Amino acid sequence: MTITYIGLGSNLGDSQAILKEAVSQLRKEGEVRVSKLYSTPPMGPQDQPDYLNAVVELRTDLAPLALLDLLQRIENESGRVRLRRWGERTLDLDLLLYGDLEISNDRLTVPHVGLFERDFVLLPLLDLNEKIVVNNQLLCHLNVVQQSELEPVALANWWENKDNI
Ligand code: PH2
Ligand code: MG
Ligand code: MG
Repeated sequence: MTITYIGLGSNLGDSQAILKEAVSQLRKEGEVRVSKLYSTPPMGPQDQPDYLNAVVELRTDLAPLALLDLLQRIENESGRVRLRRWGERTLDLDLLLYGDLEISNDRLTVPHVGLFERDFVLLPLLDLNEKIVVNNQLLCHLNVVQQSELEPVALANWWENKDNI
């Protein structure tokens, strides 16, 4: 069993319903813990809607590439629309961390390349594990974290409620 972290993002369609559905799909694979929910200004093209972002901790027996296959299947089943690079999408599931493993092949880079730079990934990750260390760095000490102005829009049980926030 490995502790993995998965970044969730959406800025097209009913993003909150789409992220809730993604969490319920992930729950089928193992025990989950879910971060607070954040509304975040877009990184990349600015003429796109804000995103909803969250992170899920999943304890799983799936090997890394099997987990990646699962994430891509959930993205596709959500009717994934992805219009351009860094652009709007209905659902994005990124494998951020897979235990302590470092993985680098044509399909997968873990830790995820954007992890150290993106507050919309780091803040929800720190909700789940405030002492987390990656590449010998305490993530809570990173400047992007210290300087971030992101505020959660919903508490950690947002994914269990039937109603949207
Ligand atoms: N994802 C992108 C591009 N830009 N911006 C925010 N705020 N959140 C995201 O999840 C995001 C983004 C492509 O995956
Ligand atoms: Mg992404
Ligand atoms: Mg992605």
